[in-house]
Amino acid sequence: IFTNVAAAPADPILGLTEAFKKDPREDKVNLGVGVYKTDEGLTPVLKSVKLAEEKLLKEESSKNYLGIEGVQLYNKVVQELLFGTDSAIISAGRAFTAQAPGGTGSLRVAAEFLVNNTDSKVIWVSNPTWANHKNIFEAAGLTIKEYRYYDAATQGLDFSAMVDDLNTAAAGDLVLLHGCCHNPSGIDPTVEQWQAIAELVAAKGLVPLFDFAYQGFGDGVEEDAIGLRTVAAAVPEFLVANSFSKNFGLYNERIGAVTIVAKDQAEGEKAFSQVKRTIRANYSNPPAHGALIVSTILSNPELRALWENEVTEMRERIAKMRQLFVETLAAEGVQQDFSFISGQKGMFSFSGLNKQQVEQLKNEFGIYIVGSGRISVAGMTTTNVPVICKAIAKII
Ligand code: PLP
Ligand code: TYF
Repeated sequence: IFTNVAAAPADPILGLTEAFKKDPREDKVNLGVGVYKTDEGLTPVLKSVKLAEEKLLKEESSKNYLGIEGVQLYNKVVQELLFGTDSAIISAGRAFTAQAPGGTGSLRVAAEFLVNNTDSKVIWVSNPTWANHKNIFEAAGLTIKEYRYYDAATQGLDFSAMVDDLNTAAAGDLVLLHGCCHNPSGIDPTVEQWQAIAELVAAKGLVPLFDFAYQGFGDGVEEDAIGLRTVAAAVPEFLVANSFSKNFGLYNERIGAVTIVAKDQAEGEKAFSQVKRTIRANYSNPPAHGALIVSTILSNPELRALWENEVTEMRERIAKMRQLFVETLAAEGVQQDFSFISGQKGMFSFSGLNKQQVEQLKNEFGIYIVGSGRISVAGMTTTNVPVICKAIAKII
């Protein structure tokens, strides 16, 4: 049966890590995958997470199955993190959350639920977007259309093109919106632009699906929710797939959530029963550990404060690396203006380096970035920035 199975192409991002691991050069640098590194180049377990795990080790009394929707306290704290503790959406009972395996699992559950139960079968994604979006949505049976987003000429958001494209969408079409820290461009809409997006999707009857994988990496945990909350206030129905891989450093625990918001509680309950059915047919019910860590931290004032400090530390370190990168390039005599990188948000930046330059960085210098020119700034350190900038200065 396997004779005629064709080999699948490597994932453009995770495949790069595989190649990186095999590279024998000692001064190699991985700026491909979006994984946070300390200035020592490590990805340690957060202190808040370790403390929560110690607490769990002492207090956890059973490994019995969770319900299909996962840890109840987790789902509550997720909603509060997304919408705010005083949210009218929460108090009206319009939001329904199921714990799911990472942002990826959350997106997949959302997409499969939509395909099997609603007339929303077309999803508009930004050009460019995270490479896995297409895999996930196509595998679930959605049809993908693209709206313009990144403007290579200005290294900014082509907002009028985005609006023009979304104006051609049909009522009921889904629109994938990156909650903050757009992957791969690092460019987010302004507050005014979010307001205009909210008005557009409401007027046209489009259904937003938020991918919220970097809450806390842009301007702050609360600040980063402004796009989501602005759109949420304008539309009757939407979905959110959020992830704690990055902001809790829980990459391998696979912890995220899918949230549906309905026009009222009764409709939401019916729809959520189908979300649970989707989960049941995929993995029955989720694993507990990641959700128990997140809910333990977010419901405990001291652990929560510690976590918020740790997110702030990660965010500020990345911002510092952006600054250092821009300054060091200039000091190396690079004429090309890279100052746009210091204003971008989150883990990533589009460097503007072309495919050939990306290849050269890998082959000649052991510096790995994604073929599109996307750089994971979160992988930069005060030690590797000079090395990276020297290499870029040589190839430009
Ligand atoms: N969405 C975006 C935009 C991402 O960059 C990522 C990265 O991992 C994900 C979703 C998936 O997150 P997870 O690793 O939790 O599945
Ligand atoms: O974009 C990134 O680098 C992260 C990590 O299939 C990632 O989102 C990359 C590719 C992938 C899964 C996760």
